[in-house]
Amino acid sequence: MTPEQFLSDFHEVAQIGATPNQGVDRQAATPEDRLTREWFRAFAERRGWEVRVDGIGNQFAIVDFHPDAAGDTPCVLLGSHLDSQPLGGRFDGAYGVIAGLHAAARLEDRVRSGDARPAVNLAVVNWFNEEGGRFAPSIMGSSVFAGLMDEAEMLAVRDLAGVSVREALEAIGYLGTDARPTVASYAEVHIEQGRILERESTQLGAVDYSWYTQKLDIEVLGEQSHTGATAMADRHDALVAASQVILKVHDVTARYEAEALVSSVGQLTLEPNSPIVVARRVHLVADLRAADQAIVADARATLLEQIDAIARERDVKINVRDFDVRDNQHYPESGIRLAEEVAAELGVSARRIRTMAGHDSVAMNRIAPTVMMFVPSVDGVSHCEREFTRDEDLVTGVAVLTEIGWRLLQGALEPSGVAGVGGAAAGAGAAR
Ligand code: HGY
Ligand code: MN
Ligand code: MN
Repeated sequence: MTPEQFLSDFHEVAQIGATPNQGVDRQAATPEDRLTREWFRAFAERRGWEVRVDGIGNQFAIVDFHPDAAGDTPCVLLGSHLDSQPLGGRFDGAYGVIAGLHAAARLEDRVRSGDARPAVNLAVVNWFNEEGGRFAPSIMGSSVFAGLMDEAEMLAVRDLAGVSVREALEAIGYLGTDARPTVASYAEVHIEQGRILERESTQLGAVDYSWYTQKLDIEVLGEQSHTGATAMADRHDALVAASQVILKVHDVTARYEAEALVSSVGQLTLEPNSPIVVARRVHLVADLRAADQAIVADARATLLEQIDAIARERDVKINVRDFDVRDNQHYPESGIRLAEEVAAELGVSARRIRTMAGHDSVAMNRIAPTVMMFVPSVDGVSHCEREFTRDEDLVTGVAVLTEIGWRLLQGALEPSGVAGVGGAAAGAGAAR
């Protein structure tokens, strides 16, 4: 499989769910998501690979080097996610899945042309609902696979229209029952979604750790009333209180060094959302992230006090719940070094880099030796139609992922032999 074939495949998938300004809208378990899943399956079946779908919609293509082996031969797993944010970028996630498919094809060709058959198998994964835009929390499919989230609980999660994950996966025909592969090790290549590699003209980031992340689920409860006939003194306006909360979530970043904490409210629902009715309820989701967990903890404590004061001032009730809490993940030194070594051998400039964004590798790093890599993002933008990475950088990432896949097949990182855990169709083994 050549770099030209990779680019042709990548740009073909970018047409699925394409939006007017070069973005994509392929939210989890939508018809557009189904189309990319069909594309994934067609690629695998053309290669004669077995395709499996597990109980939370994770999709696997298995390159079986040991067809006569009894039981489930552990797999080196390569992949990422094909789902996107609403009006999102065509690179986030999809790049890593298509790179995984092409790396696996190149590795299979190497074995077919006589290179030593590895002791383990190889698989490519498209994780369900990494983005968490339609169904919260994010990183859902890989977290269920890793035993960090409960499958039944996640299948019951509903979107804003009240559709459950289970119903949505059934509707696209991807509520699977297949056994999860046993994972020896995992590697993922992803766009950086930041500016560091571009600013430093570096081709590859070897990710060493992930930022501490948590969401706050905030419910503001006021009282409906007539916008024209209710005296101001009598109002319990949930939207005014929510607006103050939103600004506090932003302003709390000023308590710390510049860029030490990032925070936003990205989702708001308003009830009853009528121009003639004072809002009775507002639901908000706030996202807090920092390299240092203590900063997130301090910001959270500050916000809880400020939210209490707003509730008293506005005479409304405000409920706050922590969720989607992800502590710092440190990737194994041996994997970071492997990425640096391979980059050096391939003449690719590389540096260590942290990730502020969450990824499926953050979940997988909890159960198997994991290598996470970045390629540059132009202007560092992501989760928007303007997201962009140059073809040559995409192609470089595939070459590095392929060579890393080869080393992992040779046992470069001690295999974990841990199966996908949790859920009905789980394999054996438990999270480390
Ligand atoms: O949560 C994240 O950072 C990812 O984009 N889903
Ligand atoms: Mn992603
Ligand atoms: Mn994303």
